[in-house]
Amino acid sequence: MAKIKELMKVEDLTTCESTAQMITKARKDGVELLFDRANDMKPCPIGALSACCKHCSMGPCRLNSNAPYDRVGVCGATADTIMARNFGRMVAAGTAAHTDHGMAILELFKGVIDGTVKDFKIKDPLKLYEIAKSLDIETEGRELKDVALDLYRELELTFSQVNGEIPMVKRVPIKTLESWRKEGIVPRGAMREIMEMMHRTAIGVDQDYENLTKQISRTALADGWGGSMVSTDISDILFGTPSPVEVKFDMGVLKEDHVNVIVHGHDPLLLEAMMISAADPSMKKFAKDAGAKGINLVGMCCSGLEVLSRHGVPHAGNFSSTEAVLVTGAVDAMCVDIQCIKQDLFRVAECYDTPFITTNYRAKIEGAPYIPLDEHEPLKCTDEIVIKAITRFKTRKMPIQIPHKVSTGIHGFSYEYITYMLGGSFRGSYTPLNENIINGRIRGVAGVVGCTNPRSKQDFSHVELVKELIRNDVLVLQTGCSQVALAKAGLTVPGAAAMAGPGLAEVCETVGMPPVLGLGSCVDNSRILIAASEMVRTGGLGNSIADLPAAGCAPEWMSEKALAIGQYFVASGVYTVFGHTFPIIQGTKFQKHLFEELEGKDFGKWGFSDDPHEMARMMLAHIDKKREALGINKARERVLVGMDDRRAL
Ligand code: NFS
Repeated sequence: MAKIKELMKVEDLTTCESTAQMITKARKDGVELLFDRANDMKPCPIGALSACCKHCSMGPCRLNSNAPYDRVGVCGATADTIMARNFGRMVAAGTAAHTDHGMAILELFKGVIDGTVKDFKIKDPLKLYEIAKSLDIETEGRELKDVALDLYRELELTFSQVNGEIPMVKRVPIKTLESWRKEGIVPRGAMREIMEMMHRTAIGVDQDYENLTKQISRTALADGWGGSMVSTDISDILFGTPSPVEVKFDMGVLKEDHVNVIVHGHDPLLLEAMMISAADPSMKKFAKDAGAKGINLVGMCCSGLEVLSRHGVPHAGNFSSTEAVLVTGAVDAMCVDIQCIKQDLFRVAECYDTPFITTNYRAKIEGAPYIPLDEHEPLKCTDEIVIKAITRFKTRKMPIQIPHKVSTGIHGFSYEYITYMLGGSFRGSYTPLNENIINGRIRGVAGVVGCTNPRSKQDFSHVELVKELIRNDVLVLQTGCSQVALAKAGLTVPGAAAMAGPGLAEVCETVGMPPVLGLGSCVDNSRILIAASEMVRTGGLGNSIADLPAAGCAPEWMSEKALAIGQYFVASGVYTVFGHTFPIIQGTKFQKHLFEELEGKDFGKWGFSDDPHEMARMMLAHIDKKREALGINKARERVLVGMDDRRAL
C-alpha cells in the first residue's frame, strides 16, 4: 500500500459489517482496496461534469461549470453538444455490454437446439411457448424444437435488424409505443443503434443535443426491450424461470472447513456449469480426500443473483465487496467472466494465495490465468477450476478470518411468479396489485437497482431509501447490487412487512410476500419493464407506462450500464433518480431536456440527489402526482361487503 495520504475511517466507507472487517484486515495486511484508491484518486472535476471532449485531436477541449456557458470547443461544439455526445457514448457502451451478453446467451440457446451443446437443455418449455406466442410465432401442434428454432431466428433480429422495429416491442403498451413512433425512437437491432450512436457522436456529425437525445433513447431501448430482455427470457428458458427460494447472503456463507469457490460476473453459464462440476461425485470425493467437508459454491454480483434466484446458491456480496471477500483468506478459487471485474482482484487474490481465473475471451486480465469456457464443453473449464480450488484448500497457508454475518432472504420474484403469487394458479393476474394501488393500500411501485460505488458509503443509500419507500407504502422491486444490499440488511423476508406502512404491510401479510421483491441481475431489469407493461394492460392505472404511479432509482450507480438502464426506463416512461453524481452541468439546456422536457413527450425524466431521504421524497412526490392524474390520490375507505350488498349483487 504505497502512497495513500490519509485513510478514511472504515465506518465512513461502508455499512456492510463484513466488508468493514475485511477493509480493516486488509489495511493491517498492507493490501490496498478500491476504497483506499478512491480516497487517493480525486475525480477529475471536468470529467465528472462530462464537460470534456476528446473525440478528435484538435482537443481534448475542456469546458467546465466555471467557464462561461457560451465557451465552445475548437470545432465550435457547445457544452450541450459535448455533454450529450459523452452521454450517448456511455449509453452505447452500457447497451453494448448488455446486448453482447444477450447475444451470447442466444447463441448458447442455438447450440442447445442444434444439439451441439449437450450439458444444458431447455428447462422451461412453457416459457418458450409463452414468449413465442407473444411474438406471434405459431405454436399450436408444433414440435418444441421447431418453435425454438423460429424463436431463435426472430430474436436474432434483436441484434441484427437493420430497419423496422425489433420483435420485443410487441410487448410494449400501445400508447407507450405510439409515443416512441411519434418521436422516431422505436429501436432497430442493437448493432445498428450502437453503430449509429457512435457515428453521430463523432466529430462534426450530430450537434443538436435534442436530436442526439433521440438516438440515446433509441439505443437504450434496444438494450431494455432488446438485449437485456432476450438475455433474461432465454436464460429462463434454458436454466429455469425463478420462483421464490430462500437464500443466504453475506460473507458468513464462506465455510472454513469447505473448499470455497466464488463465481463472480454476469453470464449465468459459468455458474451453471460450475454447479455441475461441484456436484460431481468424483469432485466431491477429491475434496473429501483433501480433508474438506465439501465444496461450497458461492456467487457474487450479477450472475450470482441470477443463479441464486434459480437454484438458491448462496451469495457473498456486491460489487464493492469482491476484493474484500478475498481478504478472508478463505477463498480457494475465484473465477470470473465478464463485466464489473476489477483488474485489481488478481493482485488482491495473489496476496491471499487464492487462484484467480478468467474464463471469457472478452475479458482477460494481464498476468492472470485464463481457462477458456467453451459452451460446447463447459465442464472442462469448471472441472479444472474446482481441482485448482481443492488443491489450494489442501495446501492453505494463509490465516483465515471469515466474518460471521449471514442474512437469509426470499428471492426469485420473476414476472411470472408475481402473476401466480397474486392470484393462484386459476386466477393469476396483476389485478390484485392494480386494485391495491387504486384503493391506496399500495401507494406505488419503485424499482431500486444498480451498483455500489466506493465514492458513496457502500449500501447506505440503498437501504435508507428502500426503508423510507416501504414505510410510505411503496412496493419495492429490486435487481443488481442494490438487491444484495437489502438482502444483507434483512429486508427481503416477509417479516420485513413490519417495517412497511400499514397498507403495504397488510398486502404483504395477506400474500405472504416481503415488501422488497428481488428480481435478479441487472439484465433482469427487463422483468420490471414487463411487470410495468402488465400493470398498464391490466387496467385502471392509465394507458402508458408513464401514467403509472411508479419511479426508479440507482442511488449508488457507477457503471455505464446503469446509465443505459436509466435511459431506457426514462424513455419507457419512468421517473428515474440517480444518486451520488450525474455527468452533466446543472442549469444547461441538455440538463433541462433530460430532467424536465422529456416528460412532456409521454416519457419519464431524470432526477438527481445525493441524499437517500431526498431521493425518497422526490420519488414519492412523483408517485403522488401520478396518483392525482389518475384520480386515485385519495386512498379509498375500505368498504367491507355486507349481507345486504351481497343480496343486491
Ligand atoms: Ni449492474 Fe452487475 Fe453490480 Fe452495477 Fe456491476 S454487478 S450488471 S453494473 S456493480 S449493479
